[in-house]
Amino acid sequence: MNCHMNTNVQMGELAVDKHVKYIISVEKKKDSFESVVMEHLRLNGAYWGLTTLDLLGKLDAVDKEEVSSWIMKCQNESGGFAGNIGHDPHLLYTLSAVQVLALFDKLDILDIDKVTNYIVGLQNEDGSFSGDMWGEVDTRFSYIAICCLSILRQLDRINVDKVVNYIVSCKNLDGGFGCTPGGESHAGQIFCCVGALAITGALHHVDKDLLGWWLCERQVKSGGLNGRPEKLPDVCYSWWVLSSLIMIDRVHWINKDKLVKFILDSQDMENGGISDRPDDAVDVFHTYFGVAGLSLLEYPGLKAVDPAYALPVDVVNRIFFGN
Ligand code: GRG
Ligand code: ZN
Repeated sequence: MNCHMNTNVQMGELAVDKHVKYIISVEKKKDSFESVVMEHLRLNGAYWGLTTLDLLGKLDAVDKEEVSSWIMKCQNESGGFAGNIGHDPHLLYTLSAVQVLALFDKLDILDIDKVTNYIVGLQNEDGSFSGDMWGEVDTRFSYIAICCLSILRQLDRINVDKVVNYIVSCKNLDGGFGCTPGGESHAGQIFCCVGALAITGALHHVDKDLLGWWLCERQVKSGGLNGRPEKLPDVCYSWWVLSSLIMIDRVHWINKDKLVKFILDSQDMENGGISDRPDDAVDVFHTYFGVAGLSLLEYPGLKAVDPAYALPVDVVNRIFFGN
């Protein structure tokens, strides 16, 4: 019997076609439960879904013109983008808008000054960033500002040293980073801080051995990674933890094969999509985290993803080196 004749993908392999179908169906089913719950952050969901499609080599399955014109309708007069048409602008959605237009090679439809002014206007005196006009401060927003301005080639419009100093002030004795000074280390915030330091060429502020140790301790028996000590493993930390380990050159400190298995075990083999852990319900976020995690683990057949910009490497190369 030739097993290769069987088109049903076996558990233990990435179900590429099923995941592509799942993502496209989430984009289309605008009145499904998941879409209603996610209405306010649709632009975010679009970034996770479309980046996944690109990593799977299937970005051509979407209408780029239609999506781009919807994205531009999410822009507010302030220059920032909202999660959907008519909603309030926020840095979270502004990054998603810039990233999706970068995926589509359509950054030229942006009014770069307008978007830049919105971002620059959210920097505070101490170098930190607020997420929007209401002022919540978090190292997530430091990362977003740095990532966006770098993609738009506008980093010279802010005081980068001050951004770096603020991030360093959020570093803890365990080598990790929190959301504000004194905040507990969490893998998500560590990704943001390490990513921002990587983009600005300031990784010398990281104690790589100390942080690498904390990050590789996130791997639990099942092979999955958690985000903090004593917590459950979750496929999303295959992104937050692994990208950080790669940026500080310590990815060989975890067991790659066991993590690949944990991610593959979290797939819905029938309807596509990946969940936070085996047997849970799938969503588009964890589908991205699973596929991007596998890409970081060099799983065959996937495009390489850049650990700092969270975009395919070929897209990042096109931005900075023009194809
Ligand atoms: C472009 C990749 C990319 C990111 C944009 C929004 C953002 C910048 C980064 C978010 C970083 C972050 C804080 C991620 C963590 C998200 C998460 C799973 C939070 C859950 O925390 P808990 O405490 O869950 O509810 P645990 O796993 O600790 O039980
Ligand atoms: Zn998760």
